[in-house]
Amino acid sequence: MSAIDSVLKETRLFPPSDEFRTKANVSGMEGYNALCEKANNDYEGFWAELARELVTWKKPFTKTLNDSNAPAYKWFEDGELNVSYNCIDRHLEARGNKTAIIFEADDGSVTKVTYRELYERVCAFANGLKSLGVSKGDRVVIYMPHGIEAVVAMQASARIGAIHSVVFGGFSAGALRDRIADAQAKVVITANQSVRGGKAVPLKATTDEAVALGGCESVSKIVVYQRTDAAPEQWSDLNIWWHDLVAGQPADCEPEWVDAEHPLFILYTSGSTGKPKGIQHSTGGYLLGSQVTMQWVFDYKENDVFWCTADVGWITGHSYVAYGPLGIGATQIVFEGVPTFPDAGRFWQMIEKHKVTTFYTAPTAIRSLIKLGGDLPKQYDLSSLRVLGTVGEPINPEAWIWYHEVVGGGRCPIVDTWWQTETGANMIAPLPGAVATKPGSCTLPLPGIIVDIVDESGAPVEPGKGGFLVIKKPWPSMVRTIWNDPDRFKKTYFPEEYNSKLYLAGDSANRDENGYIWIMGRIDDVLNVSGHRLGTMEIESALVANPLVAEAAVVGKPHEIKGEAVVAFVVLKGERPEGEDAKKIAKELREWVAHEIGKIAQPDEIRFGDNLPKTRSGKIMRRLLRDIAKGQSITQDTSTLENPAILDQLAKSAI
Ligand code: 6R9
Repeated sequence: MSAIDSVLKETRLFPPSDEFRTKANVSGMEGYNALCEKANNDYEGFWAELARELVTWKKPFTKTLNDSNAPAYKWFEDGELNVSYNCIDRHLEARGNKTAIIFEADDGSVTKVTYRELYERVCAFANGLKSLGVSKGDRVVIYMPHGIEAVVAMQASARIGAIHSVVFGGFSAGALRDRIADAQAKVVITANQSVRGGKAVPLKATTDEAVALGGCESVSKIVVYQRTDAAPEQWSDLNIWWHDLVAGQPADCEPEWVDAEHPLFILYTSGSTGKPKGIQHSTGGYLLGSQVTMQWVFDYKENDVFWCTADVGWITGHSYVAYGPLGIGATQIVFEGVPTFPDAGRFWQMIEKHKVTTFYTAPTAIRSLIKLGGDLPKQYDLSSLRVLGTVGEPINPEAWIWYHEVVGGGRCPIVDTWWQTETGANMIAPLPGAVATKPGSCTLPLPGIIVDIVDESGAPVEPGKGGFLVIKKPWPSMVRTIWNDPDRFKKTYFPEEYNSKLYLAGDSANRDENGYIWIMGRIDDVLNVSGHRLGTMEIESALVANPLVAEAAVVGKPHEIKGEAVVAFVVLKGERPEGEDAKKIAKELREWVAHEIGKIAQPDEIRFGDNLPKTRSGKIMRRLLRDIAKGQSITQDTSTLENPAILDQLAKSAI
């Protein structure tokens, strides 16, 4: 039985308990259906009402949706607001002394910041940025450790109307340079080092290397937060310490009021070509998406302690660390470290210590913690937990059941949230007090999110028949464009094959007889490794850039913990290496990829061949490579293959 069949046969149903349902923000299927009906009857009115209720506007909007230039949709376009005002200032009166952030460092030390203190820190840093000449519309690259300062930097950028582009701290100098150059950033904010799992990561040195690669002439200052005692190797006029920048800055800063459509940030993500896409998000619609999902999906309550484990370098860290929890006035945990340091009980120990109510993490983390200490959660008091969430990839039913029973004590609904960098906020997920969950399914779309599963012609498929996941109506938190590449935006997400009317998510999906949605995986050349999107083309280009390499093809194969593993088929310019030689070159190439893109993109396996399997027209047959990578024997037709003997060689060459 294939994996797809096995999840579709999953019939266990977990309805919310009566106790959870009665207290929930959206209670029972009646509550869910009523919201869906409201959206169906008056789509714009539905979103307009939520936008008035959940967002504070400086100038109220009068127009809800403008689709005159579709697919460049605009929401709430004549309204004015500021995201930082919404996330901080508006809470000061009632929640000034409420803890906004409980920061736990890698070494376990804890720092708490109230909303009032956060306001002061954000204002001082915003004034600092202004003193560097950063103003509305300028781009600011943030390459920082996951921590309070990263959130402050994002909020400060939003406060002055600048556009941030956060680059995950695990990315290489080359990846950082590409992002700085594409956005023409004026300022880069980094730290001397970050610390994860007891090890220091040299962020400042990597930033220096990125700038030295060229193409970063737009950068007029690099702000350096001092996270550790280590002195930076290089220091020039281009650099300024964070503490020097904020010293003496006033602790008030009038927010820059911007139009709802003003870009809040760009976040790069992998696609099917080699070049990452700068996904551009708006101010008003994006903020609404993060707020409404905090209410619906996470059933947010005033005394909750919310913890999303994602790094701010990813969209999940944007929507459910930097913006969603603050927008709604929550207390949240920001954790610098890794789940397995000092041991695999770290998450559970922190949940006990901080009395976490809402815990949101990735299936890959769950799987690795099951493997490293499946009984560990039982040693901790996890009774504070109310809601558990997952994101980033499909969760296998076994891991789901463990999460539900061992972590959640059989008591906490699991919200399996499907969404993407491009969607800005959760799209398909159970409302925990309403929708009964099924292990492995992200269940039903949120109210006001109209999804379908279609075939190649755009026609809906019957339940049980797989197809492409599409979104049929624009929604407020959707991607607005690809930075510098509006044509690619249209072609990728609103293809002409579907009359440019359907948003193509890039995932294949299935719907069961109850209308529940099961995500099956990407339809493009994108891998999902530990919940991170990696373009196979990106890794191939990195490999081919190595002087030893003539040609490379990258595919994924199933991996117990990471979901997918990266397998690279490589043809060298010289002889095909064997034995120790092959091992040595494979190691070199792995390090090369880590240096070109980042450790997350390193191939797990490299196979050297004299050639790659190609059709007579020269196309690499990835289908066959995927089978070889999985260790399956080739039963498919290989008659169109130019060089069938290569298959045998590649099958025997795993390193
Ligand atoms: C938020 C995020 C998006 C891709 C998406 C899909 C996969 C995300 C999922 C899921 C199954 C879920 N994905 N959530 N697959 N179930 N609950 O992860 O954004 O990094 O842009 O990745 O991740 O394939 O298309 P992003």
